[in-house]
Amino acid sequence: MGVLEDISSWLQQGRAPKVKMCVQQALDEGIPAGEILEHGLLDGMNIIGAKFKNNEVFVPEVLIAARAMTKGIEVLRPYLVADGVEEKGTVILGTVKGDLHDIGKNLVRMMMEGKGLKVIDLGVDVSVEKFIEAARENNAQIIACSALLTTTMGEMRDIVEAVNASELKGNVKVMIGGAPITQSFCDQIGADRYTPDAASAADVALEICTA
Ligand code: B1M
Repeated sequence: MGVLEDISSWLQQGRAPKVKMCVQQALDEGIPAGEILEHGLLDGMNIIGAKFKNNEVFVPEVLIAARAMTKGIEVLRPYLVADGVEEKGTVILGTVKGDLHDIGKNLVRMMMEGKGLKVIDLGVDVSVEKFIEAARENNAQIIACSALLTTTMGEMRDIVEAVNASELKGNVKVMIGGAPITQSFCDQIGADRYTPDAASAADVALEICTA
C-alpha cells in the first residue's frame, strides 16, 4: 500500500499522529501537496462522509476523522500555498443569532473543508449583519447557516431577505440546515438550498462553487 492510501486509511480511523507522519513522509518522497490533499486526505474524508450519510459511522467517528484531517492539513498548508493549489470556493458559515448549538455546524465546516472549500466560520450566535458583511468582505459564493432551535430558525428568513436587498443578490447563495429545518421551510423563506446533513451540505456547496 502506498503512502497516500495510508493517509486515507489512518484518517478514516481518526489517527491524527499517524496522518501527520504519513503526510510528512509523502512530502519527503516528493509527492506534490495537491496530490496528497486530493488522493490522501480528501479521499479518506470522502469515504467517511459517504459512510456517515449511510449511517455506517456516527458523529464521534466523523469528529475524530475530521480532527485527523485538520492535523494533516496543518502539515500540508504551507506547501499547498507554495504550490498554488486553488481553493474551490468560499463559504461563510455560522449558527444563527440566539442559537449556541455548534456540533452540527462544525461537522458542516469539516465536510466542506474536506471538499477543498475555504470556510470562514463565524461561530455561533451570528447576526444577519455579520453574515452579510463577511460574505461581502470575502467575496463568498455561499452563506451557510445552521439553526437547532425552532425559536431561532426565523433568523434564516432575515438572512435571505438581507441578501436579496443587497448587491449580493444573485451572487451569493443561502444554504440552510439544522434539526428543525425542512425543505418546505426552505421553500417558504426562499433560501437557495436545504440539506439534511453535513455531508450533503458539502456536496451541494461544492456543486454551487464549481457550477
Ligand atoms: Co440544546 N436543544 N438547548 N443544547 N440540544 C436541542 C436542539 C433540543 C431539540 C433538545 C430537546 O428539547 N429535545 C431543544 C430544541 C427544541 C426546539 O427548539 N424545538 C434544545 C433546547 C431547548 C436547548 C436550550 C434552550 C435548553 C435550555 O437552556 N433550556 C438551550 C439553548 C441554548 C441556545 O442555543 N441559546 C440548549 C443548549 C444546549 C447545550 C449547550 C447544552 C448543547 C449544545 C452544545 C453545543 O452545540 N456545543 C445542546 C445539545 C447538545 C442539544 C442536543 C441534545 C443535541 C444537538 C446536537 O449537537 N446534535 C439537541 C437534541 C437533539 O438534537 N437530539 C438539543 C448532534 C449534531 C451533529 O446534530 O446539530 O442537528 P445537528 O446537525 C446535523 C443536522 O442538523 C445537519 O448536519 C448535522 C448532521 O450531519 N446540519 C446542517 C446542522 N447544521 C446544518 C447546516 C447546513 C446543513 C446541515 O447547511 C448550512
